[in-house]
Amino acid sequence: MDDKPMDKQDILDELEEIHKLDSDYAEGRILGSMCTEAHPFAKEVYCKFLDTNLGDPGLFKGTKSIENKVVKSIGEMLSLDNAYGNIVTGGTEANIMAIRAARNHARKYKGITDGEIIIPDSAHFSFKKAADMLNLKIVEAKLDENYKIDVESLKDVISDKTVAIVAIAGTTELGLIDPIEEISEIAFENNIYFHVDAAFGGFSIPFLRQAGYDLPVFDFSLDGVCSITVDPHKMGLAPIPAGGIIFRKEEYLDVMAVDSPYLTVKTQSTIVGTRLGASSAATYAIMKYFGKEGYLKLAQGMMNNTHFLAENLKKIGYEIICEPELNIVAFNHPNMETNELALKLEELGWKVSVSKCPIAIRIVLMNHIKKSHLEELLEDLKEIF
Ligand code: 0PR
Repeated sequence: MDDKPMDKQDILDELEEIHKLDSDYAEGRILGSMCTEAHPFAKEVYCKFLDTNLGDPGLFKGTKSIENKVVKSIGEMLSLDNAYGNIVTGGTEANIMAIRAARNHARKYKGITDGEIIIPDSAHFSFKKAADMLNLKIVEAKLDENYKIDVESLKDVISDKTVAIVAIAGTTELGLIDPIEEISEIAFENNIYFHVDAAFGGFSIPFLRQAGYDLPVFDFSLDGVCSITVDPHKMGLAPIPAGGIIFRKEEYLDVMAVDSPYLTVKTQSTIVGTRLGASSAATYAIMKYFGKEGYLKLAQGMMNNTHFLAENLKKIGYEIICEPELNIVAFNHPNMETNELALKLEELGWKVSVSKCPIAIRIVLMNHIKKSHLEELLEDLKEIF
């Protein structure tokens, strides 16, 4: 740190210069991000609530009531009338909370002390962090030829140590939805905690289903589903950080509670202590501002772009990995290495992302990618072909 205070304008100028190194969503060149520019109204609200701390909710009763309302309305979006949970920093924290709830629940009610979690190969790496922190063993369920959980292989790996099964509604790499209805039945019959990671799909699948898109049911209308991760900072257009963890029952929060004697509430179930109220307020504002109609329009726009891209890639001769279910397209050149193609695109100024399972160029059609950007991209891909 410098000895002397620095002039505000000089600091701002320096920061402005550094900020220029960052990519800008508005340029439409960021192709592999699940985040996007937050809506200006959500940003405005976020700034107003910057000093609120939900770690000590008795001091911020208003903001705490906003968090409760957001959790309730995300729960309703997922077919649950009385939801419990929190607005947290993102999908990682939400998934860690879900797995912690499952582990503690199994420890308390089944006496399992050396638990296992069953996750598919397509699961986000946050579950590896969760298993590491919570001292759980990861058991992998195989994927079928369509890159979704193979239900038979999942049945095979269930054991008396299983504390949770995880399935995904909107996989990170391909945007696919696992056979959640079937898995929910299996989890319910075996009395095993079932967590659905809809960090990406949670803010689009419900609206697209209502509009008649042929997408499977994935939410609390299925008896076996115990918790769902849904991220407002992905498809919800809320500012970073905003993740959502929604539990079916309060007891899943109770089994994680630790004493917090000198605070305005006597127990705390979240991982983080001091935590943002601004995320809850901004999420509340943007959900009210869009309503179901607004989110449907957004999701439909992104799906239209997804189909436009997929169809035109095929016309040029590129190979699509799978028909998109949500707004992700993964593809390859018929006879060029994926990494070579990625490099060529990078050289042309595109920020690309390469998926691992299977190896492919992966494009997430977020709100910042407009049709005109796709037309430019397709021109470049035609040249490369
Ligand atoms: N669950 C799923 C299904 C996800 O796709 C992700 C993140 C998470 C959980 C974890 O969420 P947080 O990153 O909010 O903790 N998926 C993207 C990924 O890791 C996130 C991302 C966002 C990546 C923006 C890049 C980027 O520019 O690939």
